[in-house]
Amino acid sequence: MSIDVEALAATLDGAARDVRAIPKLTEAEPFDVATAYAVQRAVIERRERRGERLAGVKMGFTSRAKMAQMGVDDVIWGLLTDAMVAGPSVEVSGLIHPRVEPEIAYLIGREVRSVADVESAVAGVAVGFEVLDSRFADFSFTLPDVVADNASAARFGVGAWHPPRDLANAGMVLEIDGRVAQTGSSAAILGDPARSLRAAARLALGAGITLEPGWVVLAGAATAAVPLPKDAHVRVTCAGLGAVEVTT
Ligand code: OOG
Repeated sequence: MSIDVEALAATLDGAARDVRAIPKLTEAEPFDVATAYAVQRAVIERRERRGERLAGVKMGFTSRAKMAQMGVDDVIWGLLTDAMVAGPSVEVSGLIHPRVEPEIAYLIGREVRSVADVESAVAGVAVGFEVLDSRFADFSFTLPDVVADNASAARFGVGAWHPPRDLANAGMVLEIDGRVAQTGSSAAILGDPARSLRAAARLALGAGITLEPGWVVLAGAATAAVPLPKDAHVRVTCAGLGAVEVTT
C-alpha cells in the first residue's frame, strides 16, 4: 500500500487547528521515518501557504530524561514558524494537552552553509522554553508518528540573548507558580547543547534547508516535560543566562 503523504499532513494539520487529539497515524498504516519527515514537511508547507514563515529548528529526544519519558530513543528534529512564537503569554485553550520543558536556544547570525560553520554563525544564546502539544491522544506515539507531527512543536519562547558561550554544564530550573517542577543541567542535552546545534545544522542541510539569520535553534529539553495548566506562571532559568517567563 502506498502512503498518502498529503492526506496524513492534512489530518495532522486539521487536528492542530481543531484542537482535537487523533489516534496515532501508524495505527492505520505503518510508515518509515523518511516518509514521516515528508509528512512533517507537508504540514509545514500547509502552514507556509497560510502565511507562516520559518523561524528555526527544534531538536527532540536529545536528553535521556525525554527519551525515557516518551519511550523513544532516537534524536529527531522539527521546524519552527513565526506563529509558534509565544510570550508574554500562551493561550492554552488553543492547544490539546500542552506540556512545557526548559530549553537552550541559539540565535543564528548568518546563513549556515556547512556543519563546520554553525558554531561561528551563532550570534547569541538564551534560556528558552518549548510548549509541546502532541496531536496524538495521550501523547502516545511511535517514532514515525512524532516525526510526522513535527516533533510535537506548538509554541516556544526565549529570554534575553547573551553573547555565545560554553554551555556544557549549566544548571536549569523549570518553575510553575513558584514551585520547582524540574531541575537539570544543559549537560543532559547530548552531553553539551553545542552537539545538538551541530546535529540541527547537519539534519537541516541534509534536508535542503539552510539555517538563516534570525532563526532560532532549540537544542532540546534538559528535563522531562510537565503539563502546562491554565492560569499558570512558568519560569525557566539557566545559570548565566537569566530567566524567561510566560503565563497561560
Ligand atoms: C516530542 C518532542 C521532544 C525534546 O525536547 O525532547 C522534544 C515529545 O516529547 O512530544 O521536543
